[in-house]
Amino acid sequence: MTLASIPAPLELAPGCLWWQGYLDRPAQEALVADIREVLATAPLFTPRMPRTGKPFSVRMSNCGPLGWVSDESGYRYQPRHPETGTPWPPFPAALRRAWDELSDADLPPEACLINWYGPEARMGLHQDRDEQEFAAPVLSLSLGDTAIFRLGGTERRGGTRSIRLASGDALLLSGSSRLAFHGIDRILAGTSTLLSQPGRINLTLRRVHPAREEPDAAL
Ligand code: MD6
Ligand code: FE
Repeated sequence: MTLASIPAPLELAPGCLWWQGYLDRPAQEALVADIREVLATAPLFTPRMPRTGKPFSVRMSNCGPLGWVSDESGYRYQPRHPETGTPWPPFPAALRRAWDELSDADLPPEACLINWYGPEARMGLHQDRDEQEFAAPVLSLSLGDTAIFRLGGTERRGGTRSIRLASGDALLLSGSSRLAFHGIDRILAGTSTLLSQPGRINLTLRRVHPAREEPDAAL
């Protein structure tokens, strides 16, 4: 087997690394097929804002041992789908491979959030801070239409810049960018032919716990 070399990333800020075109077209197509299989078991659901119950404009699902969910009770990770009650499907191998190739994490990921954006969906400026482990990075992969991604610093009021995240791009928030504010201003519908409809899939791989909880040794 030959190992394709991974191009050097752009460092947008210390610890914020951007690999443009990390996945080539065949790899993108294979990953879309993997995600469709995940969604057949764990269908997209509409998350709601804590307290108000206002629906998000993105729809979500997850794969891996844990999944991120949001409803009136708050944001959290849980091992089962909020509507079907079924455990999340396992990670497709390509996601584990991306984590191993691009992240500097010592531990494997525990959750992959799948975000589906229709042409009108967006995501407000936020930090990913529901994990118990901020030493591990968050790795994102984008498929389908290009998105305008906004990146700020670790203070909500600071300055921001925006980049265009295209299909096949990978973005890592690590180190001093791990808690950077970020969001999606909008989707540029029709910029990719990957998906059968206008829209975008974003996958974010996360480590939730500092170390895997080992079962207690038998006494
Ligand atoms: C998105 N991305 O690209 C939203 N989070 O649709 C994220 O929220 C994100 O790209 C953590 C790390 C990287 C990300
Ligand atoms: Fe995020």
